[in-house]
Amino acid sequence: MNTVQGNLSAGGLRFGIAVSRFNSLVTQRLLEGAVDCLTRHGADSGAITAVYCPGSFEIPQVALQMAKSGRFDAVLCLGCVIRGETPHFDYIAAEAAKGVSQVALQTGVPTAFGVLTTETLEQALERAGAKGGNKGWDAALTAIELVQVARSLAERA
Ligand code: INI
Repeated sequence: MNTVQGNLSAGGLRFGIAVSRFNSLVTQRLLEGAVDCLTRHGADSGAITAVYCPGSFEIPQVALQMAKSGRFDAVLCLGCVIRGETPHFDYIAAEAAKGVSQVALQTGVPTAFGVLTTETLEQALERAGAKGGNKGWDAALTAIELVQVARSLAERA
C-alpha cells in the first residue's frame, strides 16, 4: 500500500491569518494559540501575517484576498459565533463555513477553519485555551499538515 502523509514542519512557510474582531476576547486567544502552534513547529514569526476583519461573516472575503495574493502558503480563518448573541447565528455560522470552504476549493491554497460556533461565551472560552484546548492551535496544525500533504503529493507526481 502506498501512503502519503504531510509532516508537521512549518519552517520556511508563510501563513496568513484572517481573524475576526467580533468576540475579540475569544478570537485573540485563538490567534495566540495559532501563532504559538506555528512558531513551535518552526515558522518564523515574521512569516505570519494576521489581518483583522469585523466579524465572522467577513472572514471569507479577507481569506479569499489573502489566498489569491500568492503571498501565503496557507490561510487560517479564526472567528467566534455565539448563538445567544444573535438570531442571525445560523446565517453567520453557515456563511463563514461555506465561504471558507469555497476559498480553499477555488484557490487551491490550503485553508483551515478555526471559527468557533457555540451556544455560550463560556463554551467558546473553553475552546480558546481552556479545558477544550485551543481551536486556533488546531487550525494552525491543520494548515501545516495540508501544505505538507500538497508538497508530498506534488513530489510524487
Ligand atoms: N460576528 C461574529 O463573528 N460572531 C458573532 O457572534 C456575531 N453576532 O453575534 O452577531 C457576529 N456578527 C457580525 C457579523 O459577522 C458581521 O460582521 C456583520 O453582520 C456585518 O456584516
